[in-house]
Amino acid sequence: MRLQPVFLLSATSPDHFPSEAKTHNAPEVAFLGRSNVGKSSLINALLGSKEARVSSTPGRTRAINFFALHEVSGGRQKAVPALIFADLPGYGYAKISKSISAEWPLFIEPYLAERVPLALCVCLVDTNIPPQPSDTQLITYFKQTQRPFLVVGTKADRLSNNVLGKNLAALKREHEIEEILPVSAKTSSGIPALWQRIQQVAE
Ligand SMILES: Nc1nc2c(ncn2[C@@H]2O[C@H](COP(=O)(O)OP(=O)(O)OP(=O)(O)O)[C@@H](O)[C@H]2O)c(=O)[nH]1
Ligand SMILES: [Mg+2]
Repeated sequence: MRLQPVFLLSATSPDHFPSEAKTHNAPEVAFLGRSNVGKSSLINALLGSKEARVSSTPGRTRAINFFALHEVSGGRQKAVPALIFADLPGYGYAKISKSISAEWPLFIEPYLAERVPLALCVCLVDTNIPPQPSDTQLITYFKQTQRPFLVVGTKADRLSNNVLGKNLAALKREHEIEEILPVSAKTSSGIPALWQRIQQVAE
């Protein structure tokens, strides 16, 4: 199945979240994580496109960017999207942590708490760095709210299998989670497995 991504809009407040007229209530998948963890790169790897803007400067994504994914068959794009992807602003970057903590209660928290079509939250953690308290905070939030979530470990290509295994074990221990799916936007390892999980919630 081929999916054509269409950029919908950039939201900086709950009034801007795309309406049902735009999303047709298609299941939504949100990508969350610290600034620079690789959210936009992972979306690009999943879509095989450069639709989501990848920044080289941490903290570039300052809004929730929504993309509609339309199934293409026989060269024709279906009018109703199969899925919506939401690329969320990164947190935890020292230089801009003030503006992030200001934005969090204004539109990120309302998004996570109230967004009806939100079917899965993909939490990204960097496999190359030790467990971060801000990630624990987010994961704890998801455990408490019982929103379906999945933790993926990014930039797995940078590590040997041995070190990757050790780091994943440390992340699981510290965040108190059973599973972390290792992925690489660079080599696309783990991308088919992640698609499988996304498709499960989309059904
Ligand atoms: N080696 C490697 N580098 C990666 C991978 N994913 C992302 N990067 C690099 O990490 C940096 C940040 O990636 P982004 O995708 O912009 O990260 P982000 O989480 O969207 O960042 P913000 O939008 O600022 O929150 C870029 O320089 C990417 O090239 C990966 O799987 N492997
Ligand atoms: Mg980004």
